Amino acid sequence: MARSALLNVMVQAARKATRNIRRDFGEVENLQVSMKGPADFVSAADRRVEQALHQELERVRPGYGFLMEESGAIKGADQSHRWIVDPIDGTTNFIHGIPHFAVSIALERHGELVAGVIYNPIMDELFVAERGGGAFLNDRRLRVTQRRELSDAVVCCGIPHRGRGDHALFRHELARVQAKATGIRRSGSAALDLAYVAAGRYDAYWERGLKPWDIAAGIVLVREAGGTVSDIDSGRDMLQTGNIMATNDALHGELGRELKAAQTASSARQAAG
Ligand code: 2AM
Ligand code: CA
Ligand code: CA
Ligand code: CA
Repeated sequence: MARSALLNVMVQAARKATRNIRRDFGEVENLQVSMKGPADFVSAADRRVEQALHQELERVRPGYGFLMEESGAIKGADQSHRWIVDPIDGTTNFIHGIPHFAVSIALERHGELVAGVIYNPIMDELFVAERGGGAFLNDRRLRVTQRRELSDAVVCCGIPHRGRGDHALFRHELARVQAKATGIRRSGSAALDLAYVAAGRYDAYWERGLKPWDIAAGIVLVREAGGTVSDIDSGRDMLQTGNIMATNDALHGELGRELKAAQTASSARQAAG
């Protein structure tokens, strides 16, 4: 596959920034892990990878803006382009020695997502997609699954973190989907969850309370693999709401109805006290 110049730049940045990550992964005790909030960790590796990505992307595309998990928003001279970056998505896995985390880089042009790269450096799995150009895993073209019913589907979800989100609503959602689906998974990396939907490993995925850097690149991947991505509850922009549902398209209606029914049941329960 001949990759575009843009994707090449993003892939180079992802590879360069994670050059030392295997060493870090094996020596987490030296990584000055600290807490940003309840159950919300950050390590020296997150900061190092983010800095390296910032440096490299700024070098190859000077003036683009940035939105990064650890450093926040940086305005660029070029107002029409913005990188959305999560240096390590799956920090809790990283810290616990679970080899399931990834770098996530997306590019927004005039407010629209046009490219995404998600790289798991431990598995050496590189997921890339550019709008209109398809989605790929290590040069293999990706396609979502064709399963048409939840009863045949493996569905991934995110569980609200301690001190955040609507835990009661999640329990209703889980109960409904669990009663229908073949299996439920929870991985701890939203970026990889979306990449796995694109790759046909999961048939569907939903999670609430996410940030733009968790999902921006994955949205491009799922769309380019033929899947559907949307906000869970409304037609609003999921980058803003952080409540995302991604499916192989065929399952979008059925999963949406289950999540809607869960919402109704949860509200009724709350109203009843
Ligand atoms: P992170 O590893 O980059 O922080 C998994 O459900 C998703 O939630 C991941 O994208 C993860 O991103 C994010 N996450 C993990 N812990 C979190 C917390 N305490 N608060 C908010 N988001 C969190
Ligand atoms: Ca984090
Ligand atoms: Ca993240
Ligand atoms: Ca992160």
